Amino acid sequence: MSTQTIEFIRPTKQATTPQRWSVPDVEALFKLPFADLLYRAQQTHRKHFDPNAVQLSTLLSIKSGGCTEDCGYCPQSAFNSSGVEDRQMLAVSAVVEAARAAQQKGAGRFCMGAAWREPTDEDMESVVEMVKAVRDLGMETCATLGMLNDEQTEQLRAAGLDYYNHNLDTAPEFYGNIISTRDYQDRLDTLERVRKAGMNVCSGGIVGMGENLTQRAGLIAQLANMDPYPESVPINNLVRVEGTPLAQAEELDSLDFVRTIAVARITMPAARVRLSAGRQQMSDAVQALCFLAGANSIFYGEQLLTTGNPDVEADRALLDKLGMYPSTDKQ
Ligand code: SAM
Ligand code: DTB
Ligand code: SF4
Repeated sequence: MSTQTIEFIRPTKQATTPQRWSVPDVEALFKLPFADLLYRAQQTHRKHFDPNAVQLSTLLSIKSGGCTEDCGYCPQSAFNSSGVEDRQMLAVSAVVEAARAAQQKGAGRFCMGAAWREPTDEDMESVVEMVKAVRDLGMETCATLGMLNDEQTEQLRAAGLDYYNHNLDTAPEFYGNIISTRDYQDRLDTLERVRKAGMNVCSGGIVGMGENLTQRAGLIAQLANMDPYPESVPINNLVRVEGTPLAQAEELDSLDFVRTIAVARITMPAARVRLSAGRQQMSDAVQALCFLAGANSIFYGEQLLTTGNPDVEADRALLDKLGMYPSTDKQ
């Protein structure tokens, strides 16, 4: 482990962006002594947020399985044999019902996910109705539907969608090891469309897929160098699902996961950093360290898309134990 102290690590300045992070800059953060890294993350966090408030997002899979993409981590890819059934899109009424239930349990944001490479025009008609109806409940809305063209992006914006989730997932140079049916530029193009249309960007990635430290730093640098960086940054710990090519991936050391959260916080100071997939496999102590490292959002509810998440009672008990509470702001 490096003995470098925090004073030596500063982002490289570039003319076009207020703050630009090189991959070595980010890697150096990862290599800080743990206490120095968390101290710096805490300082950054406290400058921008109430450190005891956590934003609660509930996920719903509105269309599961049978996806034509070959993402190596994903139980919903038709290339994988995880046993997830290929289901038709849910009815708008069922989605609104689920959103209402999530709201009653305390969720502020409702995220609708679909196992698509990209939606069809027919799909979009239903999604637009869902977004409007969930918004009418007074919840923030998020959708993750795969790649979008200009028209679809505009339809979502007009429906009032608050956030679009589209993850970069890993560093550009590691991407081809995980997915072959699309490339990194496809992801960047969709994110650019979402940004131009005026919606908030939710983009993050997955760690624990066998990437090395430079590649983990590469993912964070890509996100942090977006101009502006995403408003919402989900950091997923790979859920190793049987039947996917990554089922046997080596488990990431928990402290390396905490470090990833801290580095995301430092490099994207005003973003909501979401402690995302993988929480069911984490102890309360590791989750507490993630909050200390600057995570201030979680997925809330028993199910992610197809895999499990801690139940609501357990999350309430954890937040109580830590003296934390749901955030009331709209960010
Ligand atoms: N199909 C759309 C797409 O890929 O953008 C939206 C749904 S997709 C399931 C959303 C995100 O879930 C992926 O980008 C990935 O980051 C995350 N994800 C999928 N499987 C995962 C797993 N096994 N562990 C952790 N995150 C996962
Ligand atoms: C994100 O970054 N993580 C969520 C959400 N955005 C859509 C999805 C996690 C999926 C985990 C595997 C599953 O449940 O299928
Ligand atoms: Fe399809 Fe999204 Fe899963 Fe990739 S991550 S297989 S695009 S649902």
